[in-house]
Amino acid sequence: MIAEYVMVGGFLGAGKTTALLRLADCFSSQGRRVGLITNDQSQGLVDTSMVNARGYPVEEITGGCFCCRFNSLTDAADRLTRDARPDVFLAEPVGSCTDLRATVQYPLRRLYGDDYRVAPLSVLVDPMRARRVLGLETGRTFSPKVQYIYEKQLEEADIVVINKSDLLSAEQRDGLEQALKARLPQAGVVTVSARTGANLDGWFGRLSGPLASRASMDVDYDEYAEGEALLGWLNATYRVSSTQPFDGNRLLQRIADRVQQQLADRGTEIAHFKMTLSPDTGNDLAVLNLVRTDGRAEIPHRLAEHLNDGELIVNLRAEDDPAQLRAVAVPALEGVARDMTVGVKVEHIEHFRPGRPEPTHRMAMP
Ligand SMILES: Nc1nc2c(ncn2[C@@H]2O[C@H](COP(=O)(O)OP(=O)(O)OP(=O)(O)O)[C@@H](O)[C@H]2O)c(=O)[nH]1
Ligand SMILES: [Mg+2]
Repeated sequence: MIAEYVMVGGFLGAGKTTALLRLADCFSSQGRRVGLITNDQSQGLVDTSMVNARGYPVEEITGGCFCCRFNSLTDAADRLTRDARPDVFLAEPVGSCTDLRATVQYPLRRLYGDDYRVAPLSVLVDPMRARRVLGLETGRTFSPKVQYIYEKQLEEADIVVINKSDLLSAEQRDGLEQALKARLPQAGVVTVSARTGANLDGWFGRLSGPLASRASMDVDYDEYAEGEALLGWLNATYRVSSTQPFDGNRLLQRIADRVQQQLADRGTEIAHFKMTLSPDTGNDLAVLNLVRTDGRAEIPHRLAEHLNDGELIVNLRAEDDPAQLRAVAVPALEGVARDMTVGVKVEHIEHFRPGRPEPTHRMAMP
């Protein structure tokens, strides 16, 4: 049987994981089996921990984006097929990645067309970020080379999905929809909230259509590589423990507040700062996210109870030197833990800039 392959792209923090979990729920409720594929430059992913917590089968592709590790993508799909036989694969590419039509969608269709029906390419946007990139609102944003990637992501979309509609006034929503439609006449534009569920059916309904057969876009790989290299990545996994039960939500909030303040002082633009805290006992999970330096850290999933021991995963992506991100985040985290008399022990930590994108395949035509 031919499986669906649905990829949802979009910049860091746009809401891809949240939306894919919604999509997974939607397909599951129709009796279809789903398998998720998460992707990042490195291991220790908040996203995988979130998907696992929801009980969906997931494969994590690390060490580069889908386009540069195309064979890992099909291997991951094969492993999922062996273990869970999904009818639908839901794939989340790295949020700093573009040119997915030419490097993933067309190669999948051409080389594996008997195995997968490739759905149209959705590109999710955070409306506040999009308003700044498109000049509809002033405020902090990324430097031009990072914005180049953002704009290329939009350009290749079949469906631009304005997410987080719950944060928009009607006027803001209309203004953003019009600006995107004017700029991207070939794309459909749909506005949803992955959080509240508003208009998700309007988007999901479009996924059963075909992948548009148009020439892939021109991409200046030097500019793309330079844009990616301006972004710093920090991934860390800690064991946390305390003799007294402590408030895990508060630990996350205080770490985020301290890191945010210090990065704001440095003038660093945060793309996505996310953390999960999973207690060793039970199935609960706390998740914290911050998607702009002048945004508000939020905890969409809170722990119901205090904990003694658990695992803390930290993923920080921001426009800054990764060594500086580490030099800010590690002492901030350790300082907060000390203040709360929580012991922290690092299990894995790395900081880096994404390497130059070198796609396995690139097909200019469908
Ligand atoms: N208000 C609001 N917040 C949302 C919505 N969808 C997602 N978010 C929040 O946006 C933040 C980022 O969501 P993620 O789903 O982790 O975003 P992502 O695109 O997967 O991020 P990366 O994997 O880092 O690129 C989280 O705080 C989500 O709870 C929405 O519809 N409304
Ligand atoms: Mg994600």
